[in-house]
Amino acid sequence: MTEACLGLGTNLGDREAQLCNALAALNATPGIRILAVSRVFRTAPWGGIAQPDFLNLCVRIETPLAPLDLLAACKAVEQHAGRQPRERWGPREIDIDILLMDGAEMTTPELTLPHPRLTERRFVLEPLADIAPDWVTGGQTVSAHAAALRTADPAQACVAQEIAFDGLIQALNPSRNRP
Ligand code: PH2
Ligand code: MG
Ligand code: MG
Repeated sequence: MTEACLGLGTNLGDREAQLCNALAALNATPGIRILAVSRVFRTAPWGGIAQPDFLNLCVRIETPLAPLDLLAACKAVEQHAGRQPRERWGPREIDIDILLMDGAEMTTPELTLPHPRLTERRFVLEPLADIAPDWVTGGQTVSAHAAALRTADPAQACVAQEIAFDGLIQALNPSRNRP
């Protein structure tokens, strides 16, 4: 079994519903068990394309799947949650990215681990620090990366939202919840 962290983002359509559907579909996927879900953050679009704000969250899962099989499972959940083909870094109904898989490092055309832009993005680091603060990547803990970027790039707006997925999270996995 491996623990992995995934990042979810959405900025088109009913964002809360899409996050909810994606969480439920992830947890219903054979081989994926959700261990923890972060808070939801409202985040300014990163990457230079003018587009609506995102909602972002991260989940920590347990899985026996190999990285490329987990990637295929994430893509299937994106389809299920309503993702349409669109431009890179542009608006999307739902995006699910593998951020970290224990200490796995790999570079293939389909997947790079750790996620190559992880430490530049507050919309990833802030929710990730909720669920995996002590995981180490690039020689530093996630919480240290998050604190450093908060100082270095405060203009990347990233605000925790009062969106309660607690009911859903309880239903997914009553024994383990976010901190
Ligand atoms: N995803 C992107 C590009 N830019 N910006 C925010 N705030 N959140 C995202 O999830 C996001 C983004 C491409 O995956
Ligand atoms: Mg992405
Ligand atoms: Mg993606």
